[in-house]
Amino acid sequence: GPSGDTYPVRLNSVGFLPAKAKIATIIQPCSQFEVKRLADDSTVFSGKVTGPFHQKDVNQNAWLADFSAFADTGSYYLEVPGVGRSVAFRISDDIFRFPYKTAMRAFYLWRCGTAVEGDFNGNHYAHAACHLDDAYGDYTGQKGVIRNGTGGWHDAGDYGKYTVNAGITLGTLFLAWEQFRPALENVKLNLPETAPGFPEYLEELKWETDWLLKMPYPDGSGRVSHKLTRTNFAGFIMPEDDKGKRYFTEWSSAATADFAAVMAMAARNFQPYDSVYAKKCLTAAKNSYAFLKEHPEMKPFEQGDFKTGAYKVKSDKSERLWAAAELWETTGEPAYLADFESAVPDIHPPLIDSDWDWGNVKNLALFTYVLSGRNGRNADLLNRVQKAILANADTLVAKGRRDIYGRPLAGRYYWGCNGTVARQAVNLQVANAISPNRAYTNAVVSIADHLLGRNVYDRSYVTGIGFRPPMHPHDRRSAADGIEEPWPGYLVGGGRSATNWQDKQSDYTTNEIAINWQAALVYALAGLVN
Ligand code: 9MR
Ligand code: ZN
Repeated sequence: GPSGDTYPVRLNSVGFLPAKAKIATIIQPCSQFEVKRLADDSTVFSGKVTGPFHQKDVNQNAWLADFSAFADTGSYYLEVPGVGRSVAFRISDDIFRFPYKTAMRAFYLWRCGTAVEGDFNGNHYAHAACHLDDAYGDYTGQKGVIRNGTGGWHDAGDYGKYTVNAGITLGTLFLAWEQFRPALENVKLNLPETAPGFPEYLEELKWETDWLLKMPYPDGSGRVSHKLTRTNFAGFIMPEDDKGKRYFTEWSSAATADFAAVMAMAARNFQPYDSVYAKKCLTAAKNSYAFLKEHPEMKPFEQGDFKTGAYKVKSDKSERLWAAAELWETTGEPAYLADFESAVPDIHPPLIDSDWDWGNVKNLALFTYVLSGRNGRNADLLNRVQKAILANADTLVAKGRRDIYGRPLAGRYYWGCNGTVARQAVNLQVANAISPNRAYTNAVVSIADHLLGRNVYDRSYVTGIGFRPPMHPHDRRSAADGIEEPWPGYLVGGGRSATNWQDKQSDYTTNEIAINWQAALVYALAGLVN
């Protein structure tokens, strides 16, 4: 149990949706399984397992118990004769509401430039207003001068703020809102009212957008600073105790393009609630885009004096493509569409990527293009992109089915790969929007299952949620606040091989939290909220 034992019967300990797939992984030989009611141990469903399936990367044999056909709400456990039982779980339509809410509130708790507080599971998490001196303009031509760069979210377990990572994060979160808005509006987040009149979800996104609007150079050129950080990471201290000088760094073309894309998304999503603010976002987007058009060559970010996160992209083509797509979607201006369509042949194949993160946002560009309700698209290209999205989703479904733990990123492990697993829900849900298919949404369920307990560690990867969640994430607040349990609702990055994740505070390569993979988690859960 919670003391540290693992169970041979592994599943999403949070629970299952009545109408969706329900699969457990059993790592000891077995032939039958039963679903039992928690209250009276009565058998409500029984079936035969399939397997064994051998999986090389974890070196395990596994049997699968599929009880998708059982759809009665209630609390249950799985009993596997000769092996043992699973942890208890619920079947209910509202099963993903609490994880979704907690994961979304985690963004609020990440806020910089303000005091934050929240109660969770008997603990009170709080910090005072931080980084109120953000930041020095030395690297943007204003030596020794402080310019307003307060606000936003801390990037991760560190307190830096990085434009490129803010880009994919907000892009993913705006897309979740555009696709799942009716369900999300029904979940109260209990946030402080910092954007009166806005839906709570957008209020949180506005907090980051407000900060991002401070990242362009003050000269009006449209160039955008790559990040706002100290020259090196702070120690394990609370954010209000982090008094090291922080700087706006030099610009990069990737940051500038990501900024343009996100500001275009912000403009159309905020328009109904604050048209003046929306206009400000759109003007900023157009200005940065115009700058990029005049400077077609890539301008990489060079670390120079900095040792904080580099977020260095290999090419800025996907970011430029994304900016064109979002500006077209927001304005309908044919020039942006022409830029987008003429740039597609030039992007690195394949058209749609299974495996993508902050360094490659072309999927976001292509998804916006196909999901658009606007006219004027090139019919052949549109058709080609739609087909590529469906083929890609079919591949993800097949890979998830072949993996004993339902992980569609099958076999690939690296820094932040749990985030990529969650992000594959975007590929699947966009495919589902083009051509509704239960296999796609069930693959999203599998992703949630995997992240919440159906994995080689028999643990949830999200702090405060599910069975044996991470206790020691690489997160400065969690380390420094004197509370045993970490700040809640955060997805940790995951192993860089199939079996080397450690729940260890010092291991930033496998156990850090970060906004880009948090946004992917929110997106995955948002699609399952009823
Ligand atoms: O998520 C980033 C990962 O893809 C890179 O391999 C890694 C090393 O450059 O950096 C990760 O991002 C970190 C960033 O640089 C600083 N803040 C914490 C981020 C998550 O670990
Ligand atoms: Zn701060």
